Amino acid sequence: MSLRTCLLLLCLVVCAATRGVADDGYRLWLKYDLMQAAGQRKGYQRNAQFISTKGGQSATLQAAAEELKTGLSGLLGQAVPVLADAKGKKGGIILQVDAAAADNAGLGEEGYRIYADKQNIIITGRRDVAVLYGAFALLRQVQTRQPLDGLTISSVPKIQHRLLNHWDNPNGTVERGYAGSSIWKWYELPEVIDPRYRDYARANASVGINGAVINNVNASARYLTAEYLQKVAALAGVLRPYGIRVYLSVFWAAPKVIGGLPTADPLDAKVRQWWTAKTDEIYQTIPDFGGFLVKANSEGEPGPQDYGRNHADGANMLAAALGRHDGVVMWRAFVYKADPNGDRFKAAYEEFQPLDGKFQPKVLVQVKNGPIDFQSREPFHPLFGAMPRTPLVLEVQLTQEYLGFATHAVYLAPLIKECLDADTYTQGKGSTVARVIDGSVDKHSVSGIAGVANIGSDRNWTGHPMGQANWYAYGRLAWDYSLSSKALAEEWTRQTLTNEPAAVQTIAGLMQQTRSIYVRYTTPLGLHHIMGESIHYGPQPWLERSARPDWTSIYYHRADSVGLGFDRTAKGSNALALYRPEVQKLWGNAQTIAPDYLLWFHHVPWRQKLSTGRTLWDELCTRYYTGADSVLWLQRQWAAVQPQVDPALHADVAARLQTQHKEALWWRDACVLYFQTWARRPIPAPFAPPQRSLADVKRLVDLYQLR
Ligand code: GCV
Repeated sequence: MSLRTCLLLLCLVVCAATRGVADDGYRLWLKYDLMQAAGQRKGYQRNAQFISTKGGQSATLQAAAEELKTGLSGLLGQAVPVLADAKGKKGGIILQVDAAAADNAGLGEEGYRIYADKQNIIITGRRDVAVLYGAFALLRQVQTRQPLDGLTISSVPKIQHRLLNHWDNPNGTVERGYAGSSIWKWYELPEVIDPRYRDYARANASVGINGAVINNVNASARYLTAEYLQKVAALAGVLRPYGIRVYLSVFWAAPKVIGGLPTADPLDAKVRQWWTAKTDEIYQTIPDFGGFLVKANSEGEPGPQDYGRNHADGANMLAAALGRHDGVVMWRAFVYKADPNGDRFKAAYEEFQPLDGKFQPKVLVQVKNGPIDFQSREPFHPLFGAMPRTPLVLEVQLTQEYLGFATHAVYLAPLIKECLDADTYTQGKGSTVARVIDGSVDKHSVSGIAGVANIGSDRNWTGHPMGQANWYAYGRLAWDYSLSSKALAEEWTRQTLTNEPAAVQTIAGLMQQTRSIYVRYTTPLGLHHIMGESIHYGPQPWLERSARPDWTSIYYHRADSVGLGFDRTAKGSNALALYRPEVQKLWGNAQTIAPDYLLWFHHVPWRQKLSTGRTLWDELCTRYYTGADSVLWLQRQWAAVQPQVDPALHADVAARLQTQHKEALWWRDACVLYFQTWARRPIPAPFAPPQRSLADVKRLVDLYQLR
């Protein structure tokens, strides 16, 4: 081999090692690859000579020190020793639990402060977990190339319970999961501890997630057996040093199924005793257990209504069982009865709002972001702002059940922010959903937010590499909902894909557009719930029969020869009346409502001119066509950053974008062809009519429904 070939090979190997070629995505945003620019590295190196844990050696502080050591040595290419005693030393990072200082600075239990004194960088907080959060924040500074000199950061989480909800089943499947199977290996636990559990904990802690409901809300009673509690305890042991508490979804009829009782009536003395004893057993096994999540009397799940009781009776019984233990009950408000004359939009409100003030202090009611079910755009749920005496948890969905599974790139921070920033006007202007759930509007001392996890056993955790950004942004928003989605896209990109400034802008810019593009080619102008039956993938606007009317598509879009959309004004279902007058004003008038929400609230004639200057039909077609075309724009943007992104990762996303375009065309053709049967109008210029027939696209959907 010639010298030239040798040098070339060496160069390739070095490039591969430093750029992390064939990045399989496993390391998420905690990559810690060597910073390329030596000059830039130097600036950080002088502040990272050592790490010292002053004031304790807990497992959490050790985890913080370990993470800093791994992260900084990887990023800076130098040894960063962890010293027991750093007295008199300069240029290092000191981890310091200091309750008095934290109290003075108003940091609460979990808030941290990072500052540079004359000699070192100090990371401090009231508890060790606060210091751990600070350690991750410091690493984020370095990973995103922010300066450390003169650093002062104080950060306090705005919401107390920041949870992931896993819809994972004991058999390893994940309901609505698109990234492989469950990461929890129940048959191997408690003896075998998969190293992945720790990496899961690290990732969560790095964004401030502090709780995990580890099983599906369509729950199995199995988790409450002594055998499974040992397994859950083993998991809790791995997550604990990272500040993550474990919670369980409970199957309401557990006292019957595993307790041998004839009833699960929440007012039955034996049932109450059973839950109290079971809860005590859980706390003996898992002393920092977080509490229960309950889906009851919803979609066929059993619940207190089976015994003539209401949701408050059920939730309060569990709260009583928790008694003096430090745990909460999160009772879900996702309920809708099969009422052919009702409007599903109003169902949860009608069942839960009258119960406001009837729940015990340990109970929080968990409400999905919108009134239907995690659609690509929903108005905020009318329960926000309508239950002032009950702490409400906001539930958002990270797994893309209605948003293209793991094949469509949809960055969800804009969707989550849209809900958080929505004004309920419950206590006047500025009573945003964010301030309702953080407790500040109604003065609650307990608060929570939940994200339905998009995590599975796929090597890269989320199937679509971009799905990682949704896990990341959710955690960061749960900690601080005032962060902008663009800033979070940039942060994630810098830590995960590239730090090259122009590429960061291109990627964050395209991410920001993905959600609105998805809405345009699937459900523009406020259309909702017109997807494939059961699997919730692909278009099926023609669906007119199902087990329940509110599982069909025609129930929601109400297309007829006159027009399109669900009239929820006083002339229709009057769901609008569930909102404050200010909100009603915003959405009540078909002429002035933002087009994005139009068909959620109005049945609009096909020929009516919208604020966009086009008729409804023309606007609908325009959005379907431009939406599908925009996926080509996404592809071009992505292609432009190819030199800056790991080749394997780049190729993976590029391939998924191809599928996405194919399926965007499928959505477009299905919807315009179907709605055309009602509108009876031509596809407007400059768009060309679909090459295929409605029957062709229907056949495609039928294939998806095959077993
Ligand atoms: C876990 C939707 C989903 C169900 C899910 C349910 C819920 O209906 O399709 O899979 O069940 O929401 O949130 O409880």
